[in-house]
Amino acid sequence: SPQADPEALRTRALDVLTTARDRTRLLTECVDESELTAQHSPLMSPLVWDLAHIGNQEEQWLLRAVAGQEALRPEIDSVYDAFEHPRAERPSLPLLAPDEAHRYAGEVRGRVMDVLEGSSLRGSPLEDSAFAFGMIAQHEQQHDETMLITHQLRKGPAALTDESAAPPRATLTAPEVLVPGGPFTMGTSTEPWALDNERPAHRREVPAFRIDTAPVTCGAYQAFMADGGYEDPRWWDPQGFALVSRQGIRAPLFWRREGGSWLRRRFGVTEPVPADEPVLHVSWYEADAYARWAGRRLPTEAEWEKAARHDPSTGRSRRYPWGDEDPGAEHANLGQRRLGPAPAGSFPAGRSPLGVGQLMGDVWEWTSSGFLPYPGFAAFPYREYSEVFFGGDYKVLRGGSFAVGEVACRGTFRNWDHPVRRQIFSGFRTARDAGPDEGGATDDGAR
Ligand code: AVJ
Ligand code: FE
Repeated sequence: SPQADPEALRTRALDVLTTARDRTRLLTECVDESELTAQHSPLMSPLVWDLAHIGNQEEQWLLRAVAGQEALRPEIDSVYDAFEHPRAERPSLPLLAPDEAHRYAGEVRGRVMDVLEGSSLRGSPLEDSAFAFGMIAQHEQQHDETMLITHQLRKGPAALTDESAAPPRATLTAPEVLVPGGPFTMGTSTEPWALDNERPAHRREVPAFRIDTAPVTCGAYQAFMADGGYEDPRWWDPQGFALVSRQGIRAPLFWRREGGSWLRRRFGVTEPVPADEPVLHVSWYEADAYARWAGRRLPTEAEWEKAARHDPSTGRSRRYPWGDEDPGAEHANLGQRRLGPAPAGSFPAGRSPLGVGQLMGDVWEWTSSGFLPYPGFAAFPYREYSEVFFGGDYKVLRGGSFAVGEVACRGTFRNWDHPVRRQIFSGFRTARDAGPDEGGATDDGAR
């Protein structure tokens, strides 16, 4: 693991930090300066805020906390503190101009490289600080996803082009699978770069259930729309129904009806809605309503993780559905290589032992669960990463979208957002209880 060997840490940290920065640069260099300082949506920061915030977090954690260096720009800390300033007010802050923000982030990174390349990792404080490098690389990748959302919200012609090849694809053997009942290990105590909310590993009893082998597609979602799903309160959480009625919501965000068919706009390009792609840009309320209409429900967070990690032949929880190896291009649609989800049935090499596909990448998947700490949770390294959000108005999303970096993707990774949000790269899959005679009792004789 990166923590065990300083040389392995050096190589891995250089690699993940460089990958993140390449993406950050692309996202902030493909539009002109006025688009970097503009606010494209009150839900988002100006791109130039994200850029300097990335640099500022890196300065605070890697240069000041880990390497013990003096502050480079202490006066800007408060401008880039996400808790001091909500997104809507960030455009009015004294932000670094685009060229200054690029220079600042670059200078911080140069110093971090000097620290990492210094010859004395062994026995230095760095040896105990492996986590900070992983945390900062994940932080930058998370903001790269945030910035990609801003790109999707901006008006005007495409600034990004999708040059990815068609992903590997193979027919799904069944629309859903039975996950046997019994306990499994949820969360992790051993993954070196897991964030505090993924810890610690603990046993969870999960009764037998069935879960979709692929995320719900646009075609399936259109059947719900065509059946008057948005107008029928029977399917909706009352708050969700009030919201879609009040706002006149009748389709996923970025969809528009023209003639008899639905079109969607994605990164400046308008196209017919592809029936076999996972539906994207739906709120938790829409996901929940669709599931009820279909006679099903959203999976709980524990069900989702059991489907993604539990290996019934060994009883172990894997790091990923396909095993313990880090994600490769054959496993999942990650890293913004493709600018949208891949069709249902893609990435057969990434399926779980029970045959559940596309759990990692493609779309974040809403679960029925609120965001809560695991038993034994300890905030690390700061309360504002997770703890202050527990028990709030947040639903957990799992798996990760096409916009998630590999370093921020794991079977244990937890994301959260308000149930109304739909500008995020969110979709879902559905589940249902197994019948009483389908308990699938395990070695533990559960159920
Ligand atoms: C985990 C995606 C909810 O973007 O608010 C970024 C990640 N935390 N900077 C967010 C995060 C601090 C966080 N989410
Ligand atoms: Fe942040």
